[in-house]
Amino acid sequence: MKMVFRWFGEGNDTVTLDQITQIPGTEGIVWALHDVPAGEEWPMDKIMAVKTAADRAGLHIKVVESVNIHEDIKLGLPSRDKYIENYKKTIEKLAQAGVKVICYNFMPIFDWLRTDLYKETSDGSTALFYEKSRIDNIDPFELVKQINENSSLTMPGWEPERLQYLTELFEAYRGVTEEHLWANAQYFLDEIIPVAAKHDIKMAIHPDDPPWPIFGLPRIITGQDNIRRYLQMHESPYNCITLCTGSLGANPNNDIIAMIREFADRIPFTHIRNVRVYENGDFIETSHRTEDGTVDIAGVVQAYHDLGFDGFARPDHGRHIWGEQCRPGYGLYDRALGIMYLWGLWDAYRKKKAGMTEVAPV
Ligand code: DNO
Repeated sequence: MKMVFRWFGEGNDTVTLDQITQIPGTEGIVWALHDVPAGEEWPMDKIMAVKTAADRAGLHIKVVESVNIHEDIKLGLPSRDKYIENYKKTIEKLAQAGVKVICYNFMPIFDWLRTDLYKETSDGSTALFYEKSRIDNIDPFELVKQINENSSLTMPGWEPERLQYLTELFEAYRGVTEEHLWANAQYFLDEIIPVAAKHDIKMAIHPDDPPWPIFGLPRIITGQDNIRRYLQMHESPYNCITLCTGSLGANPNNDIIAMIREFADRIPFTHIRNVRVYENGDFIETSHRTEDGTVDIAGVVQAYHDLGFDGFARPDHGRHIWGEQCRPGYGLYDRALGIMYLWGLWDAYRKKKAGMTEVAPV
């Protein structure tokens, strides 16, 4: 297991590269050019600026998260070809800078979604929270209307400046079904994977978060059967998954350990985090510790250890603790604690295995 840490870039993150360097066993950053709009080619000088800064801190830049996919590709519009060409050029440049894994997602319009970014918890920390009934009962067009009438009413990702664009996108997705999305993903993979293979970069799709359709928009990377289908759509060691225990764990029917075992050789990158799922389907993000949430993090690490996992892992989200002011879900403290928990488990399994070999009766 190779530990990496998400970093949003100079001036865009409250965490510094020097702080990341001081977290035990952390060798690289997970990064992106957040100011380059989806669909555009990443400029080499900006890529190299991140590399120079990371090199100086003794960290590598082998994992990118994300090179975002333009909506026209997900919608299957004729204009997708030019965005796919740009994507290919970005892959080529990232390979030149030493990148080995690109994480991306195929969720229409939204990336991860929560209803509350700072939900108070009983110990005084705050955490990302998802209130299921609130999302299930929303008609997106009605919400846009309401926000237009009352700007204090909003949700993460629904800032007034995005509303016009959201309405147009919702219109564009009218009638787009899961099968359309599968077909558009197939087209994307058939174009991209040969280029990724040529440049030795693994394309690792991130599961949908939450792993079910929202606002009537289709979502396909939701569980074991669909991940299998996605991997089989283009059989190549370069068509991979970013196994995110928190995204998949929001649906308690997902057997994450079974997925790790089944997809082991197609997981170059994993996000390890915990969530607590309630009976009504709400969920909150917790510390990484197994007992604090519903995901068996100890079992997840054990499965990776058993399989000799040597891909990249990063802690994820956690809570905002000790009064830290940070990007929601991306504080230093709880993620650093998470890393120590993951290493603690890993080292214990390693010792146990070594001990078992040593004392095994002959
Ligand atoms: C949430 C993240 C996601 C992820 C993208 C990948 O914290 O795990 O935003 O980066 O979905 O494309």
